[in-house]
Amino acid sequence: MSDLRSNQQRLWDAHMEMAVFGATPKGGMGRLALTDDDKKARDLFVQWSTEAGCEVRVDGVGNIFARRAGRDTNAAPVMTGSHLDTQPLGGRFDGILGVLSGLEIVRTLNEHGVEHEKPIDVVCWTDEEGSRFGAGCVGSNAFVGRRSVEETLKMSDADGKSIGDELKRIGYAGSEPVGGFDVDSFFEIHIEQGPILENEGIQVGAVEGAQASTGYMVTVTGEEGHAGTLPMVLRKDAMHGAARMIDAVDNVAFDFDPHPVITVGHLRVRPNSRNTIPGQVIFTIDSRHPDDETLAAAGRAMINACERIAGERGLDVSIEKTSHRDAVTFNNDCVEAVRAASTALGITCMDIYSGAGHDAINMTHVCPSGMVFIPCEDGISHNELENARPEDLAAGTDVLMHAVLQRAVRL
Ligand code: HGY
Ligand code: MN
Ligand code: MN
Repeated sequence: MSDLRSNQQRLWDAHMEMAVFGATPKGGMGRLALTDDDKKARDLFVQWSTEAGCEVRVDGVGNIFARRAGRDTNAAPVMTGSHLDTQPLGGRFDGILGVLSGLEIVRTLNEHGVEHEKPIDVVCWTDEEGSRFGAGCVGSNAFVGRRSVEETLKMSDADGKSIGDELKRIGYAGSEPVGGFDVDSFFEIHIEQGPILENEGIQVGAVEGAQASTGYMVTVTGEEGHAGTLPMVLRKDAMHGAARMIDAVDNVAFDFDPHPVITVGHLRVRPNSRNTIPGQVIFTIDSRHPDDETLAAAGRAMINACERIAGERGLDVSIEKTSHRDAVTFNNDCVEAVRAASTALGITCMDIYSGAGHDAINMTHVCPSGMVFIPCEDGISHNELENARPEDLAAGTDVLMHAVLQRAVRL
């Protein structure tokens, strides 16, 4: 079977067709989870999967499973997948590769009449990016039981629209149970979202693990006042306090070696009027590090800094931990399957570590999991300029296909 190869042009064309929904003027993607554009992308994936002979199921949090049957209908499935939702100003490959690569594998196996023991499920996870409802990997978190279905459906966006209501609105409030069934293994292919593979001239990364990540929401409360009449010394200016806290939080990164990565990416101001002293500012912190303990220490330092500044400025501050994920090591058999598939196919491969978060990290809680990385241009991602080469999409898909088959063919 080592001569089994995906169809590079068909895979590329599928990406370009999927990129229509939520396309931005600069050639990127703005397809937030559960929007009309996300519905159109989901509908196209369901259409293509059905046309490829898959049985399509949708669970209670909108995760989509397209199954290519195996000879043993009772066997636990080998799964591969990722996400179709994107950042507000994201790219055409982050997540999307992982879903369309799985579809391409089904199409290729169909063409060659390949049979396998275990079912193969291609998965589209709900809301991996977390840009709209405030926390990432929503669908896989629910699938592995890290957040209850009830709590998941209540999560709401800035306009108060809940995941439950939005799933109903776009027709993806599925009836299938969320998780709770055996999975043989899970593989996810993804662009690296960094420069290493491209700089090394290597086609594929065998991902050994992923760093820990903790998210916070900081609410700074002062008092609204008139911008023209209130003396500076009497102010409880939430914006000024938040600005000092954001600077202090950024400085915490440099107190640790190697540095954690700390990002303040979202800020809301109330009342957000140019001539009213802000009474409340809310901002988010995304912090990550390969070592759990170091990340926890950085978290304590950030909280202390925010509380100190609030005290100095007569402000109130509340800090909520909105997400956390320990550092993970992927299953050695899965990592080895990626390495071996690369070798069998004559595709260059190196071991690599993921700075980004992925649904595969959640899947380590329920089954052996692994990842395949491919290069992306200049390592750029979460940016409209994100780009990848057709030959790298195909090479990564070939490696993924052989790693999946190695698990699916085996009894
Ligand atoms: O934030 C992440 O790491 C992922 O790309 N959503
Ligand atoms: Mn992603
Ligand atoms: Mn992403």
